[in-house]
Amino acid sequence: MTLEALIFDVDGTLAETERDGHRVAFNRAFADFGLDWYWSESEYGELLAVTGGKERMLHWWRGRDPQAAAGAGAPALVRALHERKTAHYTAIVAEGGIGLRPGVARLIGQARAAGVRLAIATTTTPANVTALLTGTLGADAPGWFDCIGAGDIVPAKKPAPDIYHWVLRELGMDACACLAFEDSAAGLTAADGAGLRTVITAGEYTRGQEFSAAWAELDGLGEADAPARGRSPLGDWHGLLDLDTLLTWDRADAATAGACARFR
Ligand code: XBP
Ligand code: MG
Repeated sequence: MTLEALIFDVDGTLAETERDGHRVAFNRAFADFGLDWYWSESEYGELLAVTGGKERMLHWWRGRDPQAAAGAGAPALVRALHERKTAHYTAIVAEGGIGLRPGVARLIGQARAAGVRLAIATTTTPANVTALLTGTLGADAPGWFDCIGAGDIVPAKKPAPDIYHWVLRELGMDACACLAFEDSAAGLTAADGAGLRTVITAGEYTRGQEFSAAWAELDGLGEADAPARGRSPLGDWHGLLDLDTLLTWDRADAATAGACARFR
C-alpha cells in the first residue's frame, strides 16, 4: 500500500509550543485567578508526562493539596483555569510568539502539492491548533487538513491510541497507508497502538525518551544548512526529510514486507 496520508501531532512536533507557549499561558492563568501556583521550566518538563492541560493541572493540584483537589468545586475551577489558559495561549501564538520547527512547512507544502492527505492528531485544545496553523501557515491552513482530531474529542488522551483511531476512521483510511509524526514517547505509544508507522522528531522536552518502536527517529526534519540526522527504516540517515525520501522508505517497506506487513 502506498503512502497516502501524513498525520501530525502538534505540540513538540509542528512547533516547540510547551516551554514558551503552554507553560507561560498556564502561569498567566494561575496569576489571573490569584493563585500562588507557578510551573518552572524544569517542573513543567516532568508534568508533561500527564497529557492534557486539565488533566495536568488536576494531577499537580492533587500532589500539592489532595483535599482541595478532591473538593466539590475543583472540576469547575480546573475548567475555568483552562479556559483562561487557552485564551492566553492563543494570544501568544497570534502575536507570533511560536514558530514552526524547521522543515515542517516544507513537508506540508510537498504533501499538498503531491495530493498526499494531511491530518492532525493531538491532545491539545482545538482552538490552539487553529491558532498555531493560522498564525504560522496562514488563514487557509486549517482547511489543508482533511481531519483535525484534537482535545476532548476522545476521552482517553495519549498514550491511549484513541485519537489516532478516531482520525483514521474520519479519514476512512488503513493505518498502513499513513505515517504519524510525533515528538514524544506518549505520542509514539498512541500512534503505534493504532498500528501507525511513526517518524519521531524529538524536541527540547522529549530528547532521550524511549523511541525504539519508531519507524524513523530523527533529530528534526532538517534544513539546507542544518541537515537532520538519525535512524531511518533503511539504516543511519542524514539529510532533508522531504516527501520523496518518505516515499522511498515506504516503498522499501512494501518491498520487504516490513513494518506494515502485520496489517496486510
Ligand atoms: C500535548 C499536550 C497538551 C498541551 C496543552 O501533548 O499534552 O496538553 O501540553 O494543551 P501531545 P491543552 O503533543 O502529545 O498531543 O492545555 O489544550 O490540553
Ligand atoms: Mg507532542
